[in-house]
Amino acid sequence: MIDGDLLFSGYDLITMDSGDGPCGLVRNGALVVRKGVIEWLGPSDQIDAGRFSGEVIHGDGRYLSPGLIDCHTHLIWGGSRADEWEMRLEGVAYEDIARRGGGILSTVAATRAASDEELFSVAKCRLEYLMRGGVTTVEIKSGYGLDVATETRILRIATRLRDSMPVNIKRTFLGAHAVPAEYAGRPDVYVDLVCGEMLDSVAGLCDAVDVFCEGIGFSLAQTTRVLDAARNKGLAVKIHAEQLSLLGGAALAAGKNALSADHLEYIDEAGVRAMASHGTVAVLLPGAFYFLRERQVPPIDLFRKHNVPMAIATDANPGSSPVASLPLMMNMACTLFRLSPAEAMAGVTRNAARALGIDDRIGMLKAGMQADLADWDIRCPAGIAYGIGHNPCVAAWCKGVRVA
Ligand code: DI6
Ligand code: FE
Repeated sequence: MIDGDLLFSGYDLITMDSGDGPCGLVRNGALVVRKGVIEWLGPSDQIDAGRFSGEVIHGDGRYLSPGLIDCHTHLIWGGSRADEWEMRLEGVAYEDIARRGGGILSTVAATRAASDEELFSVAKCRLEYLMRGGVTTVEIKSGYGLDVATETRILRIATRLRDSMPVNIKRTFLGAHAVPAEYAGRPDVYVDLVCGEMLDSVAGLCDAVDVFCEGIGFSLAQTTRVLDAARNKGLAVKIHAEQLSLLGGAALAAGKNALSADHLEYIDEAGVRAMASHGTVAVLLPGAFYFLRERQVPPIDLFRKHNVPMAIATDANPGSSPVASLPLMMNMACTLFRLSPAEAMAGVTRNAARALGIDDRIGMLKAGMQADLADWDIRCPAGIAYGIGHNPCVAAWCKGVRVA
């Protein structure tokens, strides 16, 4: 008898590790899962399914990939911003709406007013949409509370999702997302609160700290204070940088060994070099680029030239990226940013794992890694990113447990 819990047989394996081509393909492959971990993978003819002790799943030529990883979302918010979208369609700029107290602050008001149960159930529903697209790991940021009580509440809800949903969840504190109305004109006093009482309250409820470094967000000096406070608490850091303008936030965060710098439409070569030398991942968010009708494309060739790993995420949020599908973001990364489908695949697997600091456990099909898997009804690996509004995901497993 061959011992194990699950045997996948007759699948083309997209390992994102070793194998043929940029996706590490193993044709007509098999994969054994035991106790939630990938125990073995190789050609199907090297393993006798008739002698396997556990459940056997036949691929019939379908594809099996690592479960997808959405490494940048803001899943927990109340209300809707469809009205602001209509205003933008009539020509009002995103930044103007933010300056008039709309934008992030209108979602903050709706989030503060929502109950824990409401926030939990809308976030769970958004998470389930992502899971249907093959996602087995999601990063969730706070940032629509902007006071001690609500930021703490949001991260408790993220923790409850982590503990009750069958996928991997990483929690990020984004208290420095916007200056709340009560601190209008006093951003440094708000940063005191973020670095002090707020961070003290949430430190045990998050895995990383993020800052929106932008003209309509926080300056370099303010960003530095937040990142340093986070590092002093032993937390990982990341940054929203160069989305609407070039401030130098990506280089600043890289210098603090940030896991990732995200958006990056306006980054320059010095910033890319700084990211390269600190191993900081570039997280590309084509949903926000599309929805804001941005024109400046992130400098993909510079990331390639300096070997900066590129990840792709949904940025799921009500204002700039109301997106619920990671494969759609892969499609947009290819059509709008000119990534290859193989680069897009790396962007939602091994590079996204690295952006979360967990690439030792997830992001590839490899013996010893967590058995996070997605089963695809496609004809070639590019098929995952190819469709728009189709969902080729047949099923997914997280730690060997079926989730979708
Ligand atoms: N950048 C974004 O794209 C989102 N947050 C951020 O820092 C937008 C958030 C929103 O508009 O609600
Ligand atoms: Fe974001």
